[in-house]
Amino acid sequence: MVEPQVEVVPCDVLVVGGGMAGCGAAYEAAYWAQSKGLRVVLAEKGAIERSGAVAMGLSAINLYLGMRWGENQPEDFVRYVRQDLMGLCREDLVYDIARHVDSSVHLFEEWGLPIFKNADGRYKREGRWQIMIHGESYKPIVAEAAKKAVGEQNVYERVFISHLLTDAKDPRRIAGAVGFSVRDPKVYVFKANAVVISSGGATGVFRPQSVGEGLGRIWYAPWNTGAAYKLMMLAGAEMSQMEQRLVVSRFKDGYGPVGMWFLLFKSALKNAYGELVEQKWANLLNEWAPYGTAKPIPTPLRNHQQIQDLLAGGGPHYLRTDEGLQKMFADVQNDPRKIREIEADAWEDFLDMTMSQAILWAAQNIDPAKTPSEVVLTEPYLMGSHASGCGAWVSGPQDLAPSEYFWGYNRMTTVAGLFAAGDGVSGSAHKFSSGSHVEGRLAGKAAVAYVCDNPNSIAVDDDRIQAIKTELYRPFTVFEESSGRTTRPEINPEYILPKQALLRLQKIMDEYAAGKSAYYITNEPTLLRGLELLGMFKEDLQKMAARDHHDLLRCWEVWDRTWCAEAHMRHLLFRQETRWPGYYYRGDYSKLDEENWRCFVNSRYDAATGEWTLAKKPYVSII
Ligand code: SFD
Ligand code: AMP
Repeated sequence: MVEPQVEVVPCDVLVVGGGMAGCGAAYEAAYWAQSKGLRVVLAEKGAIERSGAVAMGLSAINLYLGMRWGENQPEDFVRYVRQDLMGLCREDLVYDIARHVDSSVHLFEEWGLPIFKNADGRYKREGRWQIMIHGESYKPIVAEAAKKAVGEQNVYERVFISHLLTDAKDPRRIAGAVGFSVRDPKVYVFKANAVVISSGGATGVFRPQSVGEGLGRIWYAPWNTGAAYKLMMLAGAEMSQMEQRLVVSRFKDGYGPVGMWFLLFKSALKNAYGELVEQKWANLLNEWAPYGTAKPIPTPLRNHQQIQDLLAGGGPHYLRTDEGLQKMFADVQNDPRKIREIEADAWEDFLDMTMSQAILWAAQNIDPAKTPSEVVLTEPYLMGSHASGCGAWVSGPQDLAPSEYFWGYNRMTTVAGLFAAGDGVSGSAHKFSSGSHVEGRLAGKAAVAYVCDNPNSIAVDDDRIQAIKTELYRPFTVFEESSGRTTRPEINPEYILPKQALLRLQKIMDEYAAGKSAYYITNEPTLLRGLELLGMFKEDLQKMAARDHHDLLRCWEVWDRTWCAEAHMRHLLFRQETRWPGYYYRGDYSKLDEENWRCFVNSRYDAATGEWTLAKKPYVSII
């Protein structure tokens, strides 16, 4: 094993993860830092030009209010998010995103992102909140602006951040982060007065539908492994809603998103017998009042209807793209030029965002104007930016947040100087790419304010850094010590390789934590058994081995996912009700319990004692 070289990087604000939120944070922090002479650094495990969930591009911006045209007001958006998430969201955070999000979209356009326009110059909408873009190059455009703002020399790419550092004198204050190069024998120590965590959500915690040669073909970004949650949890930050996973309807096997098909191309979800799922199961919604009886139907309840239909023998389910498109063709009197335009938009939806879906259609001889496509529900993801809200419990903005939700700096976690944005922030679902960018900007600005208010220096314990360095490279040591014992590196009784560990984790989660093959059902005894197995799994992870830097990255990604898995299970166990049917069901508490559970569930992990504390947090409504 080559001993890693250690590079110390002093800075004022460190942004961890250069996705949508991270690029927003870097861009905004750099602006406020400039006049103060502060240094902003961005660390990213990939290359920001094509990293994160938007790497492949997107075909829509799912959050744009259109306030300059009076299309929507922030209050409307808060009501929508609250209804979609069955009564639970941090209204202060949601409102804050809504009132600022348009400005990020205007910046994207200024930086060169092509946005579809109507004849009157307004952005073309696909739904009430969504606008259409030619978004194949969305990420390079946003990344370029961030890079220019902070300066190329302050962007550290291909560095995987694995640990946060707290102040040697005050463990409740942040002092920086440690990471390793995924290419070279090098460990980076970033010393920073403030850190913004924007390293995305968590995929691959559950066994995906595509296994074997298809492993990795999932809907959300496979390289988002839950680092944001793990880093903050282990630094002692309070987390919230870690039980609120996301399960979404997607085109089968290609995982193509359905939004544009539902909203713009008006394609309905029907079962194998041609029955409209929403209509057939309309009565089910009454059981989930007051949310089931209000409009729009919440995402979990739409899933719930589909699951019930499947269990009743109605599958497979089809999105009737054929009927939707034929109706649109008829609406334009079958004008061939207009038909080609509609078809081009339909294919571009996937070519901009999920190319594999377009390829799969081609491979299966599917012309969406003639053939319906199978739609299924995905394996669960943990994220805070789509129709779910896992993440850190953060302070809201001073002018909006109720006193219980405010402690000084917007988007600061309960650890001083540690901020979060995007998928990392809980309770503010539906922010999507644009809302994540703007939330990054809010966090970046607040982080600079924090640094200015707290200029006193932080101290980092050298012994701690040495210990982290040894821990980081342990998988190499494990491999070196034992690899000679067998002739095939992938079979060895002394260690497990990261892929083997990942498969074992996914099996536990799938079977015990309400995964797809368990029809999203669990209960207390099942969760307790799952936690027991997870405990043994964590013991075995000490024996993970890495053959090269690629394996080393994978080992640490398994750790990210494992911590997410544990937090998720503990939260599932704590909430004794079924609040989001269609996301998961507690078989032993199968109903919504407004009286006792219309509240947040927060947790804190104490790394010194290894103990978890979970508690309810009251819901405070401002709209
Ligand atoms: O319709 C480390 N999303 C969509 N948003 C939209 O606005 N419109 C759409 O059309 C969307 N659709 C969609 C979307 C995502 C995907 C994958 C598909 C389709 C196929 C959602 C948004 O993309 C999402 O909400 C935001 O991107 C979230 O932003 P953020 O910043 O929270 O996450 P990120 O962009 O993935 O960035 C995370 C970054 O962190 C890096 N990273 N860096 C250093 N150290 C570590 N340990 C790290 N771990 C991770 C990542 O590499 C990444 O750069 S639709 O289907 O919903
Ligand atoms: P998706 O493509 O499923 O990620 O969704 C994109 C956007 O469309 C998100 O804002 C979703 O909440 C919304 N959406 C998706 N499906 C529906 C539906 N059936 N009804 C209403 N909104 C939807």
